[in-house]
Amino acid sequence: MSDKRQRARVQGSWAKHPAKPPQPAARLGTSSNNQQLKSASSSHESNWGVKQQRTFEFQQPTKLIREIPPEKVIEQAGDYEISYGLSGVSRLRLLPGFLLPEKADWMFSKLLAELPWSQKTNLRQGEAYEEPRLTCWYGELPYTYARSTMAATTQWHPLLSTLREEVERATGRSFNSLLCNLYRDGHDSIGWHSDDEASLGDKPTIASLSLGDTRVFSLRKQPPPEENGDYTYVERLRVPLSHGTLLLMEGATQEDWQHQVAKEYHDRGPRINLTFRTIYPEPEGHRPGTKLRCIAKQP
Ligand SMILES: O=C(O)CCC(=O)C(=O)O
Repeated sequence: MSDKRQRARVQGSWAKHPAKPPQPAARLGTSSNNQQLKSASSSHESNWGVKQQRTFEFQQPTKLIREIPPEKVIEQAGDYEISYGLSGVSRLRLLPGFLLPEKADWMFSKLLAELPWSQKTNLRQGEAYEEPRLTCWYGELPYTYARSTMAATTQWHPLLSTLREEVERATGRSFNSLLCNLYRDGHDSIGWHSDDEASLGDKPTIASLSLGDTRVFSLRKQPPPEENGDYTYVERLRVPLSHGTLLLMEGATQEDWQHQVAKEYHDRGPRINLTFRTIYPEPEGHRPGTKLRCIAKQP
């Protein structure tokens, strides 16, 4: 448990007060908020048989008690405005059953067998690591994230072109690229991140189509700057993504939220996730894969 969370859970402590008579407790906040000073005595026999008086005093917590917001679940079809911030509204649209099960079944088998799946090696703090899933990329431009680049592939698999058209028709959006993810079993995953590379533009719309076994897509809100990157008290959402489900992420979702598909430690079959995106040429003078917020922060 983080130090901060532990401190927040501690509501006070029963402190030993050996010699002095009870002192009034320090007052915090408004009087209605304050706990009354309570004292209690107990007798205690020392090793030499002399009775000693012990006094206990309730000490006020030095921090306000904060609740961790309960995780919310999104399962029903619909449009969800998940937050409103300075950067605008963050929106999700969930369409379970976007593909009928039979169609989803044969698409899944074909894509599993026919796409050029491979394991990408990324860099984190100078260390190379293999992604815990397989991927492939379709788009006229290369895509760089986590310091590693996926080469442009202009020749789309015909099934993916068909799916792109169907997704565009249903969402009224257009997409020029596609990142395909294959989770071979429950041990494959993608860690917390936002799709906020500068090459995806400001407020990107991403359409994510899931095939195969259900996995939980989790979102957590970015904490405000004063939390210094601590996610303890942020809002969290859980969206189970089943066979044939389409999820659209729009508006400020990539700016104000992060998402992940965590590992699961019970049996999970393979799952394919297709994320349709629009990619633009990298802004001039910036390293490929630079996050938009890093560019925005530069003078
Ligand atoms: O597998 C998923 O549902 C999420 C994939 C994802 O987060 C990504 O490709 O950026």
